[in-house]
Amino acid sequence: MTSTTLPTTDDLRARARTALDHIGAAVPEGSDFQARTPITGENLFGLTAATDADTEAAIAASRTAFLTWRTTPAPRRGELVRRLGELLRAHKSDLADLVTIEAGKIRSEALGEIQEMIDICDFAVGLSRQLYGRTIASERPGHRLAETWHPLGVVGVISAFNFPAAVWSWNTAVALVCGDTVIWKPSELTPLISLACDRLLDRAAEEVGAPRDVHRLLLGDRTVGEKLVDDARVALVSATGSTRMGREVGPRVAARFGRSLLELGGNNATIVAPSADLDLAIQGIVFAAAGTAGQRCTTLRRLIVHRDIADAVVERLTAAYRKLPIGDPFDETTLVGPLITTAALDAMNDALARVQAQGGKILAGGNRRLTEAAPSAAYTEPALVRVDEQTDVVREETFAPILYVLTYDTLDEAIALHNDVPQGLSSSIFTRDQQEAEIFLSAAGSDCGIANVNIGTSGAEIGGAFGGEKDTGGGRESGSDAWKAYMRSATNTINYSTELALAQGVSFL
Ligand code: UN1
Repeated sequence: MTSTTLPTTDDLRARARTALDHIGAAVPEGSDFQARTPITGENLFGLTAATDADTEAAIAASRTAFLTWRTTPAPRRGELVRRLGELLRAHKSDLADLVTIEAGKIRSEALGEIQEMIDICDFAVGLSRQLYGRTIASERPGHRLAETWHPLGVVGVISAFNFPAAVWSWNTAVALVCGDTVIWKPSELTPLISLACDRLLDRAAEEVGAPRDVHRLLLGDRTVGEKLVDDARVALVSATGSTRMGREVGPRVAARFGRSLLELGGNNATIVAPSADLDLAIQGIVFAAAGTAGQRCTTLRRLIVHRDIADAVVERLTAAYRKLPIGDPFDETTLVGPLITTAALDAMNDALARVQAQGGKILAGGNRRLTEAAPSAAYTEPALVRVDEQTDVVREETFAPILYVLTYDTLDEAIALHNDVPQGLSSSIFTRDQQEAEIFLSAAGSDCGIANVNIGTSGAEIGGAFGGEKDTGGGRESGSDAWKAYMRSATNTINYSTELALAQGVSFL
């Protein structure tokens, strides 16, 4: 199914303008780069990018603001984030409009992205009273050891187009309560939602009396990001994007002994065991693989199905794929919106051609849609591909809706296949066999940062830490104790006796 009508670029430009006006965000119009919409593939506004001098000034201002912010009590820092969360609630619909216009997400997922931001603000407000250190037993009489957590400094956030606002908020809400200041370099593909978020945080700062420079937004291309990566005043670089990007960022930040937090590619898999509830599994698989048009880092890319049920699973998935409504993401019946660019569609088609040359069979999908209605946009049917083995193309992350289906005979074989890719972000198993589920979650099971049972690979809640291993980069963001990446710890030894006792029984003088 495809809706054949799309909004015009003029409609979308007006809708974006309305949302920005409601939020009070000004657009720095210029000719350095274009805000565009994947819904029609056309340009919305010409924008001005940050210059080197702007970046330098932002880093200097952010560092100065840090010197005040770090000594502001954490619960008072939490007031800023609480106000941001209230403003996000008040502008949820406008913000979701901008996400749909710039990232092409369907309405429900765009609203979900804003909800994820509200959730992390709530979490961070609570966290502002829970930045706990520990007291540790000293081996010496009359002594106490303490672990103290202090703000780190300026945090550079480099984010991607696919979660253009939520990933910023995971970093920013937590960094701000931790006493850090933030400089944000969003994807060039999503400047408008970034302007909106920046404006709301700016308003929150004005209202609670926080320094304006606790947050700075820098629009522009990779040269802006490179400045943050190479500047020793930026204590932590939190970067979301491709493994290729992370391979550059990680070593460059490490070369100046900075910290980096990397959220890179995923090649997420689900195992479907013979005991699985197939109704549940099919729903979970289709959302994880085709939702967000396959453009989440947690998107399901490989399905590892037990041989005995493979035909039944494939038949049901093929039927579900054929019915997926593709088209205008503002249409409430659409489930699959556009890919971000025609380059993303080219990458998908290239992967499909390569996998077929390697013996893969396309079972459903893979055809371009709406070419006449929107020649510059990239609508496509999600593709389901049967493969016999994990060839090189299956082991790569193609940021598009392709689901490769593999079969297995034993759980050991399924786990080995599952882990035999370079990436390690998200994973799941559908099974009603408790022993199998526990093996999958054990140290000898999934090697990913996220491992789920009877649910798909995508759509994590903010309460848990988010991130993955191997080529995914090792970073953890969002909930649990991910906040520790945004602070530095100090160990304190306090002597409240009148003796100078040396550790390890050393005597001196
Ligand atoms: C991403 O795709 O970069 O777990 C983040 C999920 C979302 C976040 C995805 N909560 O799918």
